[in-house]
Amino acid sequence: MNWRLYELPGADVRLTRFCDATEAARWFTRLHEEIPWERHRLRIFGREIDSPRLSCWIGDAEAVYTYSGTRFVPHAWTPALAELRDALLVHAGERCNSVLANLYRDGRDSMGWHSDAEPELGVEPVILSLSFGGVRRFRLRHRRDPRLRLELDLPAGSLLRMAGSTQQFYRHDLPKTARPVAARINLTFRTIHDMLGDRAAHA
Ligand SMILES: O=C(O)CCC(=O)C(=O)O
Repeated sequence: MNWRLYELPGADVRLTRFCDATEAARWFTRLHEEIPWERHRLRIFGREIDSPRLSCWIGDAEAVYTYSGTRFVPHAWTPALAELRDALLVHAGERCNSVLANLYRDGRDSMGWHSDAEPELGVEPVILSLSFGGVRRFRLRHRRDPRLRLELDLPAGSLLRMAGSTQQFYRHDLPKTARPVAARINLTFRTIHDMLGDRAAHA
């Protein structure tokens, strides 16, 4: 794949085209129908709120993930998600065991500033992020130096890869927009490490 690498100190962020617009529209329809969309609860500054988007945590049975104060036991792979997981192994060389699927129904749906830095993702996690549907802006901002930032419009069929120390030094978000925008599905494929197994291995 032909990756565009962005110059951002301490980060490893790349973008490529995964598929064309026609194929992206097909993926959108399948994913929209197949995924059992849920409203996740988030804990922010000690308060519980409904996440401003619909989501679903999917993966291998052992890929249990705790984020924003909630423990998620994975749903089983749907056919479309298993195909995409296998395609990412071929195209990006990563075998991911889980995916957080997100549905942004319109411009009011969003995701606040955060990093994907939970311990079960390991030290320098590789996150593969596929987008289908409406184009939305994705922003990255250094935790300490506000001059270090990047804004990308993620089109349907794009594949964003974050790796290395990106999660350690940067936060990312997907802001609301007042622009009329079509619904968007985003899939962030990840690898959850077996924490007990890892601990046992190092004992
Ligand atoms: O929707 C996106 O592009 C980003 C999603 C995201 O950052 C997340 O779910 O952790």
